[in-house]
Amino acid sequence: MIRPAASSARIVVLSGAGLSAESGLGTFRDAGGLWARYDLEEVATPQGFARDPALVHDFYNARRANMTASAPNAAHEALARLSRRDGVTLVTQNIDDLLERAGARGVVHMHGDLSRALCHACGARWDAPAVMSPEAPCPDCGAAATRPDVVWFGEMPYRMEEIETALAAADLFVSVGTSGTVYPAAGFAALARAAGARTLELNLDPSGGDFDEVRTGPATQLVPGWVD
Ligand code: BV8
Repeated sequence: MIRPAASSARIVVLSGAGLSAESGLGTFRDAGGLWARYDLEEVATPQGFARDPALVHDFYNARRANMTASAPNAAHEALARLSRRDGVTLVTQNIDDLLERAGARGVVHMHGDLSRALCHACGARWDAPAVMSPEAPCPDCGAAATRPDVVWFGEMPYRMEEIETALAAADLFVSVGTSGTVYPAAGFAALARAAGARTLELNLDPSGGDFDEVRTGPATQLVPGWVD
């Protein structure tokens, strides 16, 4: 398998909740995960937000506090080192900022960013306060229409054209800590393979997806072992 340090290969890395699990941030579908404790339809869809914005803000305020109290782990730090190499695209499904706090550059947050806020009246974006509420006015238009800048189910993920361009040119696609259950991210390995890339999965509990190589273990061991 291509080793990043020893080549000028064009690499796309897709990460999921498993990348941040050892930093103490919950995954979604592991035992006791977020979707075991919250109804996805209520807290991660536009319809749920329209029904009960206070519940949704509570859900994301708790996750934002957990994110702020957590620290990047060795896997974030290894990907941060890799991101400084030409030809590397880090795409993450995660909404936490641990890759940036580890020093990673150019991270593509396809499902948004918990540390950012969005006004769904005027489209303004700004750094989210620690605690958001339905009454808080948008700093630009004043409307009480603010929400976390995250992509909910039924919403179009961000920067898809950029991601698809990187997948079409990739020599290697690496999936780190994701169950491969949510589209369109779950289809990226097949897109990369169709364009001729080799594919590698690094996962504690491999997803069963179609990869050329699968390595099993915690991200904090597998990712530095692969990057360095
Ligand atoms: C779209 C952000 C279309 C918010 C997330 C009906 C209506 C509408 C759409 C659909 C529908 N039915 C299906 C769909 C498509 C839908 C979808 O795929 N649904 C699934 C459930 C079937 N997708 C969408 O809706 C997407 N948008 O289709 O738009 C469109 C088209 C045109 C115009 C407009 C719209 C948008 C999906 C984005 C949803 N937002 N997150 C938030 O975070 O709250 S999704 C959420 O789950 C995460 O962001 C993540 O992306 C996703 C997957 O989770 P994982 O990261 O994989 O985590 P999981 O817990 O599942 O797995 C953890 C993994 O880690 C495991 O593999 C485990 O083994 C591993 N692990 C654990 N510990 C470790 C580890 N690995 C290594 N080391 C460890 N220590």
